[in-house]
Amino acid sequence: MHGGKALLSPSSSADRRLSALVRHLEGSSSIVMGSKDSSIAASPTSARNSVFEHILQASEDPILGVTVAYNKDPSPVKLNLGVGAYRTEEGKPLVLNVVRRAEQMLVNDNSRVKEYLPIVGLADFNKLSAKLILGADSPAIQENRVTTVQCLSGTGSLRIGAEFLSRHYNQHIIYIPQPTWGNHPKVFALSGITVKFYRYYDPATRGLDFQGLLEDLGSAPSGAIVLLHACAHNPTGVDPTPQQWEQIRQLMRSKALLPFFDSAYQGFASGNLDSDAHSVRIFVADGGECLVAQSYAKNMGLYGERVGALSIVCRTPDVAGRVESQLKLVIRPMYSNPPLHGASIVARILKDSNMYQEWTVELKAMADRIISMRQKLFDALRNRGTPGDWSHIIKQIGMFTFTGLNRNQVSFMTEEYHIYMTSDGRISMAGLSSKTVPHLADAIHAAVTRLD
Ligand code: PLA
Repeated sequence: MHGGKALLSPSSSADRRLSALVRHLEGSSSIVMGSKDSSIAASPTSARNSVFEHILQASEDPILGVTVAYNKDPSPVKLNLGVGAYRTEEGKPLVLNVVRRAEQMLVNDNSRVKEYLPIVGLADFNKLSAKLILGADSPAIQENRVTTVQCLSGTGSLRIGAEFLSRHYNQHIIYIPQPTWGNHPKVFALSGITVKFYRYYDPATRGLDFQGLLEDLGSAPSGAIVLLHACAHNPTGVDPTPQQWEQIRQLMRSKALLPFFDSAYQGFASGNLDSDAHSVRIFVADGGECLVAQSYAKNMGLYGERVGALSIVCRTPDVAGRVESQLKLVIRPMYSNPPLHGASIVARILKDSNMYQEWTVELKAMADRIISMRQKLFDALRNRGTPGDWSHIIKQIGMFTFTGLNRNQVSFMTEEYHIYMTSDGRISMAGLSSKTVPHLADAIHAAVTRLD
């Protein structure tokens, strides 16, 4: 059964990917492909023309491109609130003390070598990652029906999961929230999965469009994949309540929809690792199947180390074993096996109860600082008498505030105040400090009073 689907012929697979991508990108300028005519314009034998002459300049990534623009700005007051990257009160990137300590231990351990990891990554890291998201007492783990593979941070985990589903799952449709993290549609479309949206955010209430969500998932075809943000929804900062999660679970299970959780912010929403895993755990507790992509970029501050995990919770140990064997076939031709360093840091911290404790304290401190920035920004706008109801700044959770500022107001703030953010009006609260709040509040005040 598995073998037949695993061996897609290269041309049908390539065609499917291409057509999914073209469908998805219709009207989008972010990736531009050459037309048939222009793609053969340059001849390899020509002395003057590059064989790449036909290639068009692609636009920058909507999130990471904000940092590119910020880096070019010489202004001393510039502020990058684009990418979700934690900064200290001094505006500096933070390496957690517990991470430094783990790294020191690794460096001092002369028995450590640099051999390749297995295709699925570091065994300890995988076990501990599953425990972290599913809970130490998870029956699924105890029953040996979870397979976990180390991947390249959250993005890599999503991509491996998507490639696996594309090869081995019978439904090639995924429903993702509207709006969602900008990379989600591309990750799935490029894996050959058709991307559809379900209603999630209601701009009028700046809250969850729960009715819309239930209607859209209710009319999804049976078996469709559904992407769920485990907590701290990006970009809106709006999560379902525990009661709403329960309703979502019941609806999805009744229609055999397959949950694919993206857990990029465990610990960042509430400051508590267990509370932030609640949504995932209720889906695992019912005995059903799901996928979970985990990232340690934010909660351990390991952004550039690219450390994450994909867990697939299956019905039986036997299925989990076969799923893992196929995940290896996805990973091996992509990057062979994952990097050692970041996963070793995480494994050290998760394994040692003192270090784990220290981590939770540092994580809570980051989450609390972000929450205090929300209050400071809200107060600053109220003090300025800025028109509008800004209470969503303190109600939303996680790294971001979805301000409601429009594209023009965002460009105005960038041009006049050197404040960089994504064009959808999302700001990274983690990039703010007490010193920069007044500058941001001045900019928002000017933007909303001068421009519609
Ligand atoms: N999933 C969600 C919901 C995210 O917000 C991000 C990162 C990822 C996955 C992937 O993170 P990772 O691969 O680094 O683990 N989103 C960031 C960065 C923080 C980015 O866009 O790459 C953001 O600013 O939205």
